[in-house]
Amino acid sequence: MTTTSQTISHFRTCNLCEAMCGIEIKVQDGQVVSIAGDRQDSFSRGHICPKAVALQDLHSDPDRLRHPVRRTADGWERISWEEAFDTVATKLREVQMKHGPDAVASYSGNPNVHNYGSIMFGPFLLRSLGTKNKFSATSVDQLPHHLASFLMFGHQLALPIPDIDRTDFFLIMGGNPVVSNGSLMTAPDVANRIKDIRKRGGKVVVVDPRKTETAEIADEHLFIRPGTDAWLLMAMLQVMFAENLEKPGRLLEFTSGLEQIRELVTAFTPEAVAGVTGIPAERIRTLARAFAGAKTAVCYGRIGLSTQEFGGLCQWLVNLVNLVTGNLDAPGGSMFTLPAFDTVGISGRTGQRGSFARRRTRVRNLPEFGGEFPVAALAEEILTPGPGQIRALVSSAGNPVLSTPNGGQLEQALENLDFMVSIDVYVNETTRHAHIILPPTGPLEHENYDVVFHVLAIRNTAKYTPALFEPAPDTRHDWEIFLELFRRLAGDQLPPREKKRITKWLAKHKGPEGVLDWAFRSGPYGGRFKQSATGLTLGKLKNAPHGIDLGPLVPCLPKRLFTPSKRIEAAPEPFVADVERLRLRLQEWSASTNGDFDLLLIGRRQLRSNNSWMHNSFRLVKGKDRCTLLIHPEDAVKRQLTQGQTVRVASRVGTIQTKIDITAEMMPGVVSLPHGWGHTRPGIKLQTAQEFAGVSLNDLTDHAAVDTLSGNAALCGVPVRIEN
Ligand SMILES: Nc1nc2c(c(=O)[nH]1)N[C@H]1C(S)=C(S)[C@@H](COP(=O)(O)OP(=O)(O)OC[C@H]3O[C@@H](n4cnc5c(=O)[nH]c(N)nc54)[C@H](O)[C@@H]3O)O[C@H]1N2
Ligand SMILES: Nc1nc2c(c(=O)[nH]1)N[C@H]1C(S)=C(S)[C@@H](COP(=O)(O)OP(=O)(O)OC[C@H]3O[C@@H](n4cnc5c(=O)[nH]c(N)nc54)[C@H](O)[C@@H]3O)O[C@H]1N2
Ligand code: SF4
Ligand SMILES: [Mo]
Repeated sequence: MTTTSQTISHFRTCNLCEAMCGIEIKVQDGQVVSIAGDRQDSFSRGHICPKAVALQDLHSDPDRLRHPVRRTADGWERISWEEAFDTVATKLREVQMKHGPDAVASYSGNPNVHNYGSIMFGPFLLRSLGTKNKFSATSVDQLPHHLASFLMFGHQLALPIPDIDRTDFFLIMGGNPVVSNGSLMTAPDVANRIKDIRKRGGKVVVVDPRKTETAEIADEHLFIRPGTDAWLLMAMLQVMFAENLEKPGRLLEFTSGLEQIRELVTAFTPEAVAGVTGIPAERIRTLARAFAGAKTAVCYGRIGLSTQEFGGLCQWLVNLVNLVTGNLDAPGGSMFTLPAFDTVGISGRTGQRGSFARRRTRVRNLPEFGGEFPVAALAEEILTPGPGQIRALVSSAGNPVLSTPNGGQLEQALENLDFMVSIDVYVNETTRHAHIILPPTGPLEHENYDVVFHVLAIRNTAKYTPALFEPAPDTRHDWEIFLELFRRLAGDQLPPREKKRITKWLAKHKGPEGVLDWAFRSGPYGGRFKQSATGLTLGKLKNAPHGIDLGPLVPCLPKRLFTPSKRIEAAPEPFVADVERLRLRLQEWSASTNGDFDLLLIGRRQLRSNNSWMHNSFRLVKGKDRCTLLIHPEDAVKRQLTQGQTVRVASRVGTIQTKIDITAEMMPGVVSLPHGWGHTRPGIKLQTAQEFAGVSLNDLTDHAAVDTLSGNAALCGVPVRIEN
């Protein structure tokens, strides 16, 4: 921190997406003068994307809230923290006294995961609420990955990461890392890492209903009909077993259920699935053979696979393809990290490894996972009267009106709440419904450590980011807000012994830094609970402003298995049972099952956009309208549409109007609209975003479409029609 007129360089990690790029921020007289990639960062090697530069816009955004506000008939009025905390605690308590603990629900959004204070201290608030109605962005995202890890490896956070720096064959399904910068695969500068695979003679194949920016730099791209990847993966396994290409090697010694898989896949021949997937049988065979024949290979399935009707099966099958070919827990394959803050090990030891279907939602009977319910059920749980109805909501760092299916319905539900509080920096499409908003400090005003993304990184790394600016006067960090609410509410719902235990723990560690130091010292590089001279400590990390590289990923199985059997479970019962649903759907499938909804809608991420919340930065949104519907030329001709024309797009749940962009990068029969736009709602306070409003994809996605196994939203392949 400085106030001199000299230019100083501040090094930190950009926390906007999962890539953890090192950045250098030059500051003069308390003002940011430039933001650039940090070439000395051991991991990101100077790479950044345009979003990093917008960190300064977030910092100085006049629309960003800097003190608590209360909604009144005449607009938002400033209130003191004391009054805000008091009101929130009183209102939540009132609702719970009258209707029971579950009448208060919570929704946790994505930026919580990018903020170490929230990750560490948010759960205390949720515990103190004592409600079963917890929701988060996980169930519109990576939930099926967690389910597969929980059932196969015994821990929901034991997520295998593609070792792309050493692989000879990278099969990418339903991910567009060149634009998203990688997900469940923290790999800064990912485009160059992918290009390097080809430079060293390896192969890159992309399976996607759109010829994406990643497909552009791959050897091969296969169009696939949205929502049908589970059949493709089954057929790949069928080929591998039928042609004796399976070679699990050392994994065999500690894997159960592989013989059952051989049986399960027999009916799913490439010929049987070619029609539904849109991929010719011979290409499926060639792909399976090439993958199994490569020296090392990794299959990676990301959000395009997890947010579909068979999302759970998809992520299980991705793991199986890697396992069966001996590429799980092997260099160049799909590997596990050993992070300095070892959340997997810590929670593994304390028994917090995950949970599945311990209970179900009241209205639709959807399963709990990891203590949460699927967010596709949130609106109906608020709107459906009866015992157990949700009456109040605590939202933090989330914008579910734009980010969850059928946002229109959720919006209507939020209007019906008795009380809502949001911990957020903006008055946006969701928080405008809150009675009180508690705004935390901005990203440059607090220190950070990527507790989550080091667990998901392609190398073992550690990096600490100090605060750049002193927080504005009378502001609170996220963790301080969570903690204050915990203190005021904990008496109600927590058993006294638990309250005492938590209070003692909080007193010991004080804040997130204390927890961090404890985690390093007791972690795999710290020298087990001792004051080790050689081990990693927070102090040492603070002296390494460009991060510390702890080496490539190393094989760790069977030691790091958390299953009761201490074996990999290749054929967990819930997945095996769900294959029947897949078999039946294949039987009843025909191209015309969607009536006059004759197109399938998918989403799309964009480099200068970050889910729903960075459209208030002019430098990111300026230029031509990017919220357009991509459509294949054949589909346009059939409907007599011309480039740039505005059309109405209708789904079962809603209608939007948007411009079309005719392009052969789409698979015929599939259209694409980016998510996170639609800043047209009244009452939001996002001046720039309102000028570049766009429309919301989630006004079309259907809350009824879920993977019934995991409860995850099926956002891919929404049946729509164009009305013009
Ligand atoms: N610039 C930018 N970066 C981001 C984000 C952002 O909003 N903007 N968001 C961040 C977040 S929160 C996440 S979770 C990650 C996500 O990271 P990615 O998973 O890489 O995200 P997408 O770019 O949406 O890629 C999904 C791909 O799946 C394809 N797809 C859609 N349906 C199907 C299908 O049925 N089958 C197959 N095989 N493919 C399908 C889509 O065409 C798309 O190319 O990105 C993160 N990074
Ligand atoms: N159709 C469709 N829908 C999708 C997706 C898709 O691909 N297609 N992607 C899904 C995915 S992967 C995700 S992760 C979700 C994201 O869904 P959400 O997490 O619900 O939405 P975001 O747009 O990330 O909104 C983040 C909110 O956090 C606030 N915020 C930012 N930083 C901070 C902070 O430090 N502290 C606090 N307290 N608040 C902060 C912002 O103002 C904003 O209100 O969207 C999902 N929705
Ligand atoms: S790729 Fe992600 S981490 Fe890197 S600069 Fe862009 S937003 Fe930040
Ligand atoms: Mo996400």
